Amino acid sequence: MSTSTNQEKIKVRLYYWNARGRIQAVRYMLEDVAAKYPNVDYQEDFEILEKAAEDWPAHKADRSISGPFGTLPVLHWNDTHIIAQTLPIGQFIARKFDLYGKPKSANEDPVVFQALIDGVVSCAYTDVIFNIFMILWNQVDFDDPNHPYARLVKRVTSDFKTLNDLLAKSSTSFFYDQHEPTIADYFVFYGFTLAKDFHSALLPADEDTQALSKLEQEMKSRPALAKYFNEGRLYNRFSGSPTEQQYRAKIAAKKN
Ligand SMILES: N[C@@H](CCC(=O)N[C@@H](CS)C(=O)NCC(=O)O)C(=O)O
Repeated sequence: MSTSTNQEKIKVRLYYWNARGRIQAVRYMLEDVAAKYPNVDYQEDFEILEKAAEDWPAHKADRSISGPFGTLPVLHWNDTHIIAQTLPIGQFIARKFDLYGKPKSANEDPVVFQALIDGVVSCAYTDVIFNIFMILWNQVDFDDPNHPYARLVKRVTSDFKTLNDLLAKSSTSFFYDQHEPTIADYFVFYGFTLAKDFHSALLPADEDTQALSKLEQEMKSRPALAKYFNEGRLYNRFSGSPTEQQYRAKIAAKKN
């Protein structure tokens, strides 16, 4: 059942580190959800990376905080359930708040349509976002084609081209002819902006990013997301990697 149709109060607490990390796409989803549904009381709680050594072991051990797997992100739902793992959290929110869209034709099976949307989500999360973090944690030298993780750079670039080509076939700015973003658009938007903020080598040629750039503009102009960015709530920090700052400074220095 969709939550949009009933007015019961819903308490949602997303709990993650103070970085973009795995969860940024879900943050965007929840900002839009909270703006659309007045019955949703949404807030974020943060585990602070800078205090991880002191705080995290106890929080991890307390499964009423860190959920069944003792990892973040988790979503505390109505103080009754803890939903764990990034993709299931995103998919749960999408199911609850109608972020799976609708097939163009009434004859199309909605379960099949949901699987098409989830295909895009999985490509964006597992193949693009996760690999970008592998590249970051392993400090890939973008000028060294023989770096052990250099093939991941090619993989991410190629997946962006595939996502762009698929999106270009849509009659709207969103995947599969939707007039409002689905979970797929939130994940691809995050992956694309993360790559842009990280390194241009992760992106295909400009002509192969046109549809993704249009998606980015559409998403950034959504009132709740524009407010999020204007309030400076997007973390500059991507990950919990202890070498991220130094690695990104090195990359930035090479660009100049
Ligand atoms: N498969 C999980 C992985 C979650 C995960 O590994 N989270 C990391 C942070 S990004 C974590 O909590 N690390 C601390 C720990 O494992 O103690 C997901 O996709 O959410």
